[in-house]
Amino acid sequence: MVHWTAEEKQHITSLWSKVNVEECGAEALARLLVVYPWTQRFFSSFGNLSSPTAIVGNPKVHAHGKKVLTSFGEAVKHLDNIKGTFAQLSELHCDKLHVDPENFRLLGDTLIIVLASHFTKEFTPECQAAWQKLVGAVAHALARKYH
Ligand code: HNI
Repeated sequence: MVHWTAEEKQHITSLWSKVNVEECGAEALARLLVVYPWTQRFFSSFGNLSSPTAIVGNPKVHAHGKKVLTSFGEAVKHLDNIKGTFAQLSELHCDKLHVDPENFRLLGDTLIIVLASHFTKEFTPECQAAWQKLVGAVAHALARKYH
């Protein structure tokens, strides 16, 4: 189990309370698809992903980004049981969606960049370190049921 200090929990929950899940979720997923274009292969049903403009303006990317970041919020609510929280989603991403777990790390990176760009003042090195640990823990939990 990941251990959190009181300060780390504080950094995570206080930043999260200010996050606009719809906006940041859409941005993080769009960035993933733009910066790491091979991730587009999982979203062939999403329609036009042919350029950064198309990706950013794609309503399915927007909706799915919101869905993913909303789900990520369950980790913030259950910091002491991230593995349990994502057990089913890990099975889904492995068995049904066949998403390479390396992509969870890439999405974590784009999320950090989006948060840093939205919260320049709050995103201190300590806050960033706590978030880096969180995205790592979520990626690890989502990869756990892979076989
Ligand atoms: Ni992910 C569906 C959560 C990362 C590809 N994903 C979901 C759903 C949730 C979710 C919730 C909806 C499940 C359902 O319908 O029951 N995904 C998460 C979380 C992360 C994540 C919390 C990481 C923080 N997913 C990724 C990554 C990829 C990915 C990095 C690929 C690059 N996910 C998918 C695909 C689907 C999906 C593909 C199905 C989409 C659809 O609707 O067709």
